[in-house]
Amino acid sequence: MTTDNTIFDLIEKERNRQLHGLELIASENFVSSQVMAAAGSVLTNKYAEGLPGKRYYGGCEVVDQIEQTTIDRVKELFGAAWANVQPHSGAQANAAVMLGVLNPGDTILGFDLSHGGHLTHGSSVNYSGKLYRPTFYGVERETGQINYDHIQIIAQKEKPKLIICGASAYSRDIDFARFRQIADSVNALLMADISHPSGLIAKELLNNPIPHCHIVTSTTHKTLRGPRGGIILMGKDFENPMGQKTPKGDLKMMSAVLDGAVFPGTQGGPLEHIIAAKGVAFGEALSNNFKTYGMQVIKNASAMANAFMNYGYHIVSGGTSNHCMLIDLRSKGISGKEAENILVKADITVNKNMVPFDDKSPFTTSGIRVGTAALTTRGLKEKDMEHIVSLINEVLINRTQESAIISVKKQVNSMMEELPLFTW
Ligand code: DSN
Repeated sequence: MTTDNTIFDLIEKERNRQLHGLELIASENFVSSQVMAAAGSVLTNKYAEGLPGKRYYGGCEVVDQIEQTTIDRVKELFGAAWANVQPHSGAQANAAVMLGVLNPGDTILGFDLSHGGHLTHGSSVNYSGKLYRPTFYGVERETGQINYDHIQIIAQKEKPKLIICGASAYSRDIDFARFRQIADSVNALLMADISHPSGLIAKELLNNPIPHCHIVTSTTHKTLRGPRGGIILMGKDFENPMGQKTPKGDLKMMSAVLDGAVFPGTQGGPLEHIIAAKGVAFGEALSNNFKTYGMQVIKNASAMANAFMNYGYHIVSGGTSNHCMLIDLRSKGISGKEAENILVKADITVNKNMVPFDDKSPFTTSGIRVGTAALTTRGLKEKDMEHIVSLINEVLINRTQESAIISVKKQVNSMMEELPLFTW
């Protein structure tokens, strides 16, 4: 068989890009060689519709054990009573939950995308905003933070059937217990989408939603440092106020609803190679080493936020308690799009991002979002974060000078060339 040079040369090119650049996208990370090996294994050949022990295809004896091990590990990791590890992504996990617990036209209350939420939390361009009736809460203009009393007022007015807490670009911890009080007061279901901070939550570095939220969804590839994918979890105290469709207090019935909403509701065959890779990643996350990693992610983010503020950048909410931060560039006279485009020329990868009360479009934006999960995996520490911010600042203030950008790019490449993708 001849090698497909077209694709493999491009993969090598991408490997070099990842190796030599500074990866600051808050939702990305680098997986271990074991996670990668599982994701690229013969398991990709196997169809296994259904669940362990209840499949629609023969030959599933081995993948049953793999999927069950992955389920057991993720339950242990988060203290969950039930898990489905088949969602292909966080968006798929959220779609399955909504299909399972809502009827078309039902009201949902989510975090506004432009304030830090996610497309699947009710955005008008997403199924969640098209099939259901979306309503939103946001952050306060003065503090850049969620005001729970305000959410309570919105919930009372809108009477949502489902409240979604969790974010894509919010640098503060979330009070899930307070969200549960709000949900209970309006008889709503509460879902936490912990896609971003799940790796930090798993090691008790941030609040755990499992004891408070009816349903929890997450991706597996951000701070959790696994393959690209999603999960759905429920805690022991599941209690459902929704009436007939899913009787109160019945975890077993609710798990059947959610299992069915994943397959056959929204997906076909599960990706057993990815499920195996999730299992490997959950095994890594159960280790003490992963707690040290998570603590370093937070220390690095904090050092980075302080360094940005020392250079006069405005961080939404005034800092960070997790792995990420949202930088409002309006006071610097540069858009998010311009910043993203200019930084990539110096091999520094960030993403443009709307900031709360943004006056620019989602294609332009007034901000950038950065995170430290990926750079921490590469072994960088607080001092490196300060240096990186000085390089970012140099590029942004000298953005019309090609030579300044080339000089930063050389510094970036020499800083990263000695570091393997996965140091931990
Ligand atoms: N694209 C993910 C992120 O960057 O946060 C969310 O889907």
